[in-house]
Amino acid sequence: MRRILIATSNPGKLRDLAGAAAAHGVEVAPVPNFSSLPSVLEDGLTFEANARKKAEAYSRHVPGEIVVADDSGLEVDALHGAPGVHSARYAAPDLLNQQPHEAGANTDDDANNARVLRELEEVPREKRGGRFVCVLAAARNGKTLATFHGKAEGIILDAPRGANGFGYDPLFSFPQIEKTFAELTAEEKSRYSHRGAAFRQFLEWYDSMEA
Ligand code: ITT
Repeated sequence: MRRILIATSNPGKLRDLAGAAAAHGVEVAPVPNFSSLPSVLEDGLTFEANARKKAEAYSRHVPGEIVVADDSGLEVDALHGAPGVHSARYAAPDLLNQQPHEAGANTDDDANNARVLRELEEVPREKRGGRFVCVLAAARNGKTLATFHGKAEGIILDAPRGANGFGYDPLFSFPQIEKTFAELTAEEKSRYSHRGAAFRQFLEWYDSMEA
């Protein structure tokens, strides 16, 4: 089976991608020795900039191989698009104090969710729209070959629901099926999610490269 290398420290992302890949007859695997490679400072202003930065940096460690990196997050309309590119570290003290952004370590999912809930406390349901965004970048030998964008529109609940998934999944209700992303199977999440949408575009491109 064909194998695609993924550069991520997030096992939830790897699981999402594995679900979509299996349906397409390909396998995803982490970049070898990923955890011992130097980490990449995610200081880009956009998801695309950070996805490119990660894919380019990690592809240098596996010459000749295509490496895929994912940068993603939640954009909440009532918070003017926050947490956005800061999704992984939204509960960090520098962000809480509204200081200039510093790309530091990720913060705990529960703490990030608690901050979003706190900030939306006074916001009624009809104004709680938002979306998950995912940009995948495919790179080889330090150069980005292509990028793929996916989105999923939904509603931010006022309390978490569901035990699957990761990150903001328990707060994100998907109107078509009236379930949160944390209430979906891996197969369902890949069907409806931002990551599934971006990865299907990647797979089409990958097939065309191989043909
Ligand atoms: P890598 O950079 O190593 O891939 P990361 O978790 O740091 O892992 P990002 O910088 O792209 O990844 O941050 C994305 C954050 O956005 C992630 O930690 C979650 O908090 C949130 N997020 C992204 N996709 C999500 C999804 O499908 N479900 C729930 N939360 C998601």
